[in-house]
Amino acid sequence: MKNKYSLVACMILLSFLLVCQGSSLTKDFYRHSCPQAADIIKNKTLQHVTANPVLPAKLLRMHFHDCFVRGCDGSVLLNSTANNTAEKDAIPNLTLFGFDVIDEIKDAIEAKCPKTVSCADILALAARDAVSAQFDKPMWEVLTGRRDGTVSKSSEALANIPGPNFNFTQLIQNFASKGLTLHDLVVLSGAHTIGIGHCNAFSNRLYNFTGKGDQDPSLNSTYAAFLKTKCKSLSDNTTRVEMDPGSSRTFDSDYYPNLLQKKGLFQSDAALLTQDQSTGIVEELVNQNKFFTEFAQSMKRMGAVDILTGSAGEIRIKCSIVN
Ligand code: HEM
Ligand SMILES: *[C@@H]1O[C@H](CO)[C@@H](O)[C@H](O)[C@H]1NC(C)=O
Ligand SMILES: *[C@@H]1O[C@H](CO)[C@@H](O)[C@H](O)[C@H]1NC(C)=O
Ligand SMILES: *[C@@H]1O[C@H](CO)[C@@H](O)[C@H](O)[C@H]1NC(C)=O
Ligand SMILES: *[C@@H]1O[C@H](CO)[C@@H](O)[C@H](O)[C@H]1NC(C)=O
Ligand SMILES: *[C@@H]1O[C@H](CO)[C@@H](O)[C@H](O)[C@H]1NC(C)=O
Ligand SMILES: *[C@@H]1O[C@H](CO)[C@@H](O)[C@H](O)[C@H]1NC(C)=O
Ligand SMILES: *[C@@H]1O[C@H](CO)[C@@H](O)[C@H](O)[C@H]1NC(C)=O
Ligand SMILES: CC(=O)N[C@H]1CO[C@H](CO)[C@@H](O)[C@@H]1O
Repeated sequence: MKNKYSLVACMILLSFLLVCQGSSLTKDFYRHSCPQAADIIKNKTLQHVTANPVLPAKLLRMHFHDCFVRGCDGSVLLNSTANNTAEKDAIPNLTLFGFDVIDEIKDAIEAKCPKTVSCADILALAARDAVSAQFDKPMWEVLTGRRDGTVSKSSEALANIPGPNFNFTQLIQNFASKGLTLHDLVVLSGAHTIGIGHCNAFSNRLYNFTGKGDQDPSLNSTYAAFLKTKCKSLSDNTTRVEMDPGSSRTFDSDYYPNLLQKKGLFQSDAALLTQDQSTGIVEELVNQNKFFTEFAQSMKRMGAVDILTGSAGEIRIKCSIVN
């Protein structure tokens, strides 16, 4: 009898602990306060994706950059001001794109539910809906209830966004600093199944890997020859190359078999094969069902990095400026 009661007490205590420790994001946070929010975001996102099929890659990367700098707090969406250079104007952010789409969704939502839905949640949902446009179902669950930050600094983007030349150790450290694991790193790198890279993010691998005018030996030489026909010199910073050749607009698990053929575009991609444990994960994720399942879980974790909730931060009225 005594045991039974302490078991129940334990279970109650345990569930409190879980609630306290877990992120305070919830399923459908705006269910009562703005029931139309999810539909407005989905409709507008799908309209834009139809007009511009490269948008899913843009929004997915933007959400990643948001989460890695001050947490998923919409800080990536803020404009620079007279006395502050914002994240979006930092060098790694130079090629971000799609801010106007988020601003337009926000305007539509403000018209229905003023000061209710955060820009950080809009970005998280729009990125999911954009990537999911090619499927009949949402590819991952997005919990909501994030609040918007009021600070955005280009220096913090430079310090927190991993670079294309990062080695394995640097990648692991960067992800660990966001509470993400080796497994998350390998899974989320699979996002490079969609989108493009600019030549200058990898051309050192083609033309001057160790400073001796050489090529990166870990890059497939057939693929390197192809890339050289696209990126003609080290200084080319305008040409774009598909990261997943032939299916860069299709969200699939192709990233992994490509990687195993030594066709990862960046050193940071190739770095995943420099260690046994991560190579093992790469091999598992060739299986598309496995990749989709794991990606959904890792995106949920990425979407909860250092979030502001409760009364922290604010609900921005316009995503590009603080209230
Ligand atoms: C692991 C460390 C990562 C590094 C070093 C990295 C680096 C890069 C670089 C250099 C580009 C090319 C940008 C350009 O030249 O325009 C890129 C593109 C992209 N990245 Fe990553 N990335 C990483 C992780 C991620 C994660 C976690 C996601 C999302 C979950 C992501 C999503 C994307 C997408 C979708 C693109 C294509 C963007 C476009 O088409 O404009 N990346 N990444
Ligand atoms: C979203 O689109 C669907 C179908 O196109 C439409 O029925 C619905 O009213 C739209 N919802 C909102 C909130 O715009
Ligand atoms: C933020 O910057 C963009 C691009 O320069 C501009 O179109 C937008 O109007 C700005 N936002 C505000 C609220 O001024
Ligand atoms: C930055 O400029 C704004 C006005 O554009 C001003 O209100 C604010 O006090 C300034 N902040 C600093 C730290 O100078
Ligand atoms: C990774 O890069 C860092 C910084 O450049 C360097 O100190 C470290 O030795 C490198 N690690 C490996 C395993 O190459
Ligand atoms: C290759 O790298 C070396 C060492 O950093 C540098 O001296 C050389 O100028 C580079 N070559 C080119 C073509 O940029
Ligand atoms: C590209 O390189 C040119 C010449 O070096 C430079 O003027 C320009 O600012 C660079 N553009 C970007 C987007 O980095
Ligand atoms: C390099 O790519 C070619 C085809 O593009 C492929 O047949 C070959 O196996 C790849 N090499 C390695 C080392 O994986
Ligand atoms: C186009 C643009 O915004 N470029 C900026 C990129 O970031 C650097 C460094 O912060 C700025 O000097 C550029 O103006």
